Amino acid sequence: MTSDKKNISLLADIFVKSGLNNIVISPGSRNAPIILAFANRAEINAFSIVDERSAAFFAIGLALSTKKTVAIACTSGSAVLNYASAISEAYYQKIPLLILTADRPVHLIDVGDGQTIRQYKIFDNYVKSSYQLPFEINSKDEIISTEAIINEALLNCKYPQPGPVHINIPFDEPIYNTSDKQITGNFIGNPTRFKTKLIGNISKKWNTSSKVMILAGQMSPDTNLNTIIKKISKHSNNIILSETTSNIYGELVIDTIDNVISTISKVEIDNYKPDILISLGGQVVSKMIKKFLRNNQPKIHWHISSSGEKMDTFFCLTDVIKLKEIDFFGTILPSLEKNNSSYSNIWQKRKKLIDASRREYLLNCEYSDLKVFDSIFNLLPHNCVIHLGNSTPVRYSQLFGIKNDIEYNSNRGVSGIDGQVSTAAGYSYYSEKLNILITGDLGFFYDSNGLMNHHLSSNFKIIVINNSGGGIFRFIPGPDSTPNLEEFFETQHNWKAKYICKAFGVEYTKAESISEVNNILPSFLSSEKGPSLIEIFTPSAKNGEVLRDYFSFIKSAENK
Ligand SMILES: Cc1ncc(C[n+]2csc(CCOP(=O)(O)OP(=O)(O)O)c2C)c(N)n1
Ligand SMILES: [Mg+2]
Repeated sequence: MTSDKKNISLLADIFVKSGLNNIVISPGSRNAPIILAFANRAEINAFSIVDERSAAFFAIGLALSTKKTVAIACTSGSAVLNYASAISEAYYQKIPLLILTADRPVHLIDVGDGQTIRQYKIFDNYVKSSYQLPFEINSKDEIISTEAIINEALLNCKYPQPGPVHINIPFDEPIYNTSDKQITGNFIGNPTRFKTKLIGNISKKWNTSSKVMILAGQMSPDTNLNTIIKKISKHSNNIILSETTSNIYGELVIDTIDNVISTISKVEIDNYKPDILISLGGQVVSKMIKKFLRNNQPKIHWHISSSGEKMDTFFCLTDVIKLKEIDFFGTILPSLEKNNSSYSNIWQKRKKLIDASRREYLLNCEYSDLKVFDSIFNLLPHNCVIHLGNSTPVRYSQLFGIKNDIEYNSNRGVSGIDGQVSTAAGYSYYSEKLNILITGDLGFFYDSNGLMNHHLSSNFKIIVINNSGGGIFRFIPGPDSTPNLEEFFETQHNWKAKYICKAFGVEYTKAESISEVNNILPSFLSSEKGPSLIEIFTPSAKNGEVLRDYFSFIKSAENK
C-alpha cells in the first residue's frame, strides 16, 4: 500500500533502491502522502518525532552512526523552518540529509490558504542543491524527468562530499488516498571516483623541512588512519596536534592543544611555529591554535580534502590536496626520510611538563566544572561513544586528551546548543556501544524536547553540568566587564532537569559535590537502566576563576 501520489511513490521506491532505509517523519496533514509512501514500506525504518527541529537533529545522529543518507519529512508552513538549524549543522559538518518538505500547489501560495509559506529554495544558503518535484506525473517523459531529479538529489547527498539536499513536493487535495500500485523507478548509482595526480614534490618539501605540523580537526574515527599517523609522528621533524573531535590519538600526539599552546611565551614562538602546516578534517574548536597559526603563519599550508574544499582557516592556504586523508598519508609515508630536527622533542617535552602540572593542579582543585570534568573523563568506561555539548564541555575535553577506545562527536559544524540531545539520541539508536552526552544546562534545557521521543534507546545516558547558566560567559574575556553578565550573557537560572525527565520517562539522578560525583557516576554509567540522566550541580561564580587559575598555574610550570 502506498500513496496514490505518483511523485512521492516513485521517490520512495528509488530511495529504497539506492540502499537507504531511514526517515524521520513529523506529523502533519499536507505530508500525508509522504507518510503513506514511506512508513508503509517494509524496507524503510520510519521514526515519528513531533518537534521538527529535534527530528532533524535526531536524523543527523542517525546519519553519523550509519554513515548513510537519512531522510526527514514534514508538513508545510513554519514546520519547514524548524529544520533550518539542523540543516546548517549538516551543511558545515558535511552530513548527508535528504530534506522532504510537503507543500501546497504553487497556485495556493501567498493567497491566504493557511500553513503556507514560500518553501522552494528556502534553504539555499545551507543545502548543496534544491529541487521541486512536479505534483502530477503521468506520461513516460514526466516519470523519466522526475526519476532524473530524484537520482541527482540522492547522489548529491553524498558526492563529491556529503551534505543536505532539499526536495520540495507539492501535493494537491485529496491527500489521504492510497494505491496498491507501487510506482517503480531506477537508481543510477555512484559516479566515477575522480583520480588526482599524485603529489610528487610534496615529500621533497616535507623531507627538507625541520618543522612540519599536522593539525587534525573534526573527523569520524578511523583506526587505519591512526596507525599511519602513529608512524608519521615518529619522524622528529613532525608534530601531530589533534582535537578531541578528530579521534586522532597516539603516544606522540599532542591531544591537549590548549594546555600546551597557552604556555608558549613570545620568545619561544619560533621554536613551536611550523614551516609547513598540513590540516585535515573539519572545524577546529581551539581558539588558541587558530590565533597562534593566524598570528604565526607557516610558509606552506596544505589542506587535505577529498572534495577539494578550500578551507582557509588560517588565511595562509597554499594548496588543497584532493585525496582522502588515508590515501594521502598512506602514499606519502614510505617517502618520508629520517630528519635531525628537534621540533617534535620540543613539543613532547613541553607536553610532559604540562601534563604533570595539570595533575598536580587538579589534585587540590576546588569543587568546580573543571574538577567535575576531571572525574568524568577519569571514570568514562572503555569502548563508549561521547557526545560533547557545545560551549564548555567540548572545550574542557581538550584539556584532558583522547582515549583510543572512545569515539568523540560534537555538533561543531555551526556549534549550536540547540540540537545536542536530539543528535546524541539519534546516534545512539543504531549504536551497540554506550552513548554518553556531556552537555551544559542551557544546552540541555534548550533541546529537552529531544526527550519527547519514542525512539530513545537504553544505551543512551546524559550528563548535565548544571552551573545555573552559560558558564562560558564567565570565562571568555568581555561579558564580565559589562553590567549585563548574569541576565543577558550567562542568563542565570534555578531550573532543574528532574521533572522534565519525569515527564518523558527518563531515569534521573543528581550530584552536588565531588564525593557524590565519584560515588554515583560509576553506577550511573554502568547501570543497564536507560535512557537516564545525571544532573551535576556546580558553583557558577567559582568556575571561571578556577579555570583562569588553572591556566596561570600550568603556564608557571615552565619556571618551576
Ligand atoms: C542555538 C544557539 N544559541 C545561542 C548560542 C550562543 N551560546 C554559546 S555557548 C552558550 C551558553 C551555553 O550554556 P550551557 O549549555 O549551560 O554551557 P556552559 O557554558 O555552562 O558550559 C550560548 C547561549 C549557540 N551557540 N547556539
Ligand atoms: Mg551551563
